[in-house]
Amino acid sequence: MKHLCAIALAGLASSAMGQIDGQIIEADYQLIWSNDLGTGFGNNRSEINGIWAYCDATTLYLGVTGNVQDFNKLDLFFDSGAGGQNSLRSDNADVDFNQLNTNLGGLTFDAGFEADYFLTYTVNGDRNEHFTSAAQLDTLGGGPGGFQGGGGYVDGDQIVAAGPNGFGYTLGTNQSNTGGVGDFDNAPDSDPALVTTGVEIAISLDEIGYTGGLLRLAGFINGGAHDFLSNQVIGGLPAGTGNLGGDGAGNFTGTVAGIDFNQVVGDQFVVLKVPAPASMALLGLGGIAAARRRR
Ligand SMILES: [Ca+2]
Ligand SMILES: [Ca+2]
Ligand SMILES: [Ca+2]
Repeated sequence: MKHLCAIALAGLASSAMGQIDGQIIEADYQLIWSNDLGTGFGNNRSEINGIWAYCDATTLYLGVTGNVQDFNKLDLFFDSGAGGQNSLRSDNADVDFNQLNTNLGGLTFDAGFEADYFLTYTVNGDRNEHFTSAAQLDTLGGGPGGFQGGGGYVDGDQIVAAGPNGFGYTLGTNQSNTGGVGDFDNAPDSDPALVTTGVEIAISLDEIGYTGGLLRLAGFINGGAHDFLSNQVIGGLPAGTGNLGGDGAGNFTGTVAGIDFNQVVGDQFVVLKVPAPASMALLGLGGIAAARRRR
């Protein structure tokens, strides 16, 4: 297997691989995007401050700084190869009491973003239990997926998941953040780009089916049943946007089927970059997304 991330390996050869502990502090991490919208889901309880990433030859390292608590869900979608789902289907694997199908099914990403892999993570309100599930999102549905593990935790603990495709991921968490974005319509607690704790994931590139080209990430904090979108959305929402709810207008519908990110200004996804060497820092932004659009 040969892919762009492999080219960056030379630049990482001397760097020590850090622990997957929810502290996004390893020097290889690059800030991909940071948020500027106060959370509608509870300051320092459920917020996204930034997306950090780097790759080595086999693994994507991803940091989502902030917090996810009260059994709200951090829902992540990887567009890691050709095909996939621009609108989430309702015949995917049974994940989280089938809510991937019954509640997330129908959500539509920006044109050209076709999700191939779903990973979700949740923490309870007492911040001492956590769980993760994942599924492959095949173009025609029916991919593998299900519960991937969890249980009691303290900050710094990991879940080592086998992964629906058998290549696996390791997820570490640290829910101690008190900085970054504030409550909705309030000033930030601190610069969101400087928050260093949250959810850290090391996931096999084979697990997400990445074989080269753009590697993109969408995601958000969602309600406890994957049924009510917050305003904490990767890629960002326009200033002043409140929780999207189930219909995109803040209303609870019991599903998020009414969400269509084409109706929201800007890209509700990010391109994960490969770090040094500098010539590889950008994976060719702009225009490519449209060229890859498949219907
Ligand atoms: Ca895809
Ligand atoms: Ca905060
Ligand atoms: Ca959009």
